[in-house]
Amino acid sequence: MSDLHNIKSGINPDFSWTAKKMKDLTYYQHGIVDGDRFILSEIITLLESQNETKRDWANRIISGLPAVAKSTIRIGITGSPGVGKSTFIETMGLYLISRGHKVAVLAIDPSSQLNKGSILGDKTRMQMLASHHEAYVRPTPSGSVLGGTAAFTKDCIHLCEAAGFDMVIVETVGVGQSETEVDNITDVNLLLLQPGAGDDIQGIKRGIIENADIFIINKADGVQAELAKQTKTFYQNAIHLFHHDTHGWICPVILTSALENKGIDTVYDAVLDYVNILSSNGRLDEKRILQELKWFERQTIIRLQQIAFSHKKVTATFRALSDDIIQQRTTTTTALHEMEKTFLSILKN
Ligand SMILES: Nc1nc2c(ncn2[C@@H]2O[C@H](COP(=O)(O)OP(=O)(O)O)[C@@H](O)[C@H]2O)c(=O)[nH]1
Ligand SMILES: [Mg+2]
Repeated sequence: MSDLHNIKSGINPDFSWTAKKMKDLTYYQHGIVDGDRFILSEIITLLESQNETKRDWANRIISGLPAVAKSTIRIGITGSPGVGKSTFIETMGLYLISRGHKVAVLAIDPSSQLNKGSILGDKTRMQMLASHHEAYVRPTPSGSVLGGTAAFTKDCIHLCEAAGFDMVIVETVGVGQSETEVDNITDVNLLLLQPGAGDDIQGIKRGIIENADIFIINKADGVQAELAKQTKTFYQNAIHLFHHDTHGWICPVILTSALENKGIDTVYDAVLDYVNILSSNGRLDEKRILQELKWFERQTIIRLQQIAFSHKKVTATFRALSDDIIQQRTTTTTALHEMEKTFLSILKN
C-alpha cells in the first residue's frame, strides 16, 4: 500500500497515481470482495473525483465485480432538514446490526455544498454506527459529483453490496430534483416527519410523498409525544389521498423516537413486510430492473441533449432562431420545426 502514500505526498499526485495504481485492478476488487471498508472508501473517492481517469478506473472496478449472492435491501430515508434522519439512521443502523445485518449508509447532504462542516456534523451524529465494524458510513456533499447524485449513489450501492453490506441506507433531503431521483434507486422509502399539523409536508414535493412506502413521525417523545399521536392520525387519514403503486400496500404511519430508541423494531418489521410483498412473484427484481431502465432512459436523454448541443450546426441554428424569436421574426412553433429539420438533416448525414 506504499503507493497510497504517493497519492498524498507526490508533487503531481495524479501522475504517481496513474503510473502505479492503474496496474492494480485486483487490489481493489479483492478488497471489495473481502469487505475491506478502507478500500471501499478509496473506490468511492475515485468515483467522486473530478479527474476523469480516476472515475474511469472506478467504473472498471465496478463493472468487474462479481454478482452479489446474498439478498440485499436498499432503504431510502427522506425528510426535511432537522427532522432527525441522521439520528434515526444511527439508532436504526445499530438495531439492524443487532439483528445480524451489515449496514452501509450513504448520506447525501445538500447543506454541505455551502458548509463542509455539516458533513462532520453528520459523522458525529452517526458516531457509534460509523465506528462499528459491521457498518460503513459515507457522507457525500450533493453537487460534488459529476453526473449527478443519483448515478453516483447507484454505483456506491453496488459497491457496498459487493462488499457484503446487505442493508444499504440512503439518506436524502426531500427537496430538489436529485433527491426524487435517489428515491428511484431504493427498494423501500421511508419518509420522516415531525410531530405537528402536517406543515412540513408542504415543503416536500408530491413525488417524494408518492414515493414513500412507510411514514414515520419521529421525535414522538417528551412534551411532543401527545402531538405525535395526533399527527399520526392526521397522516393516516391523508395517506388515502395519495396513490401507491404497490397493489395491496397501505402505507403504515409509525411513531418513533430516534433519541430514545422507540418504534425502531416496528419500522424494521414494516420494511420486511414491504420487501416481502415486493419479493413475492419476483416483484423486487422487477422493480430494480424497471428502475435501471428508467435511469437508462433518463441518462440517454441527457446524453442526447449534450451531444446535440455540442454540434456546431445545432447551436448555430438554435442561436439564430432564438434571435428570430426575440426580434419577433418567427413564432416558437416555426422555430421548433426548423430545429427538428436541422436534427433530421444531421442524422441523415
Ligand atoms: N426529541 C427528539 N429529538 C430528536 C430525535 N431525533 C433527532 N432529534 C434531534 O433533532 C435534531 C436534528 O437531528 P438530525 O438527525 O441531525 O436531523 P437531520 O437533519 O434530519 O439529519 C438534533 O438535535 C437531534 O438530536 C428524537 O427522536 N427525539
Ligand atoms: Mg442529516
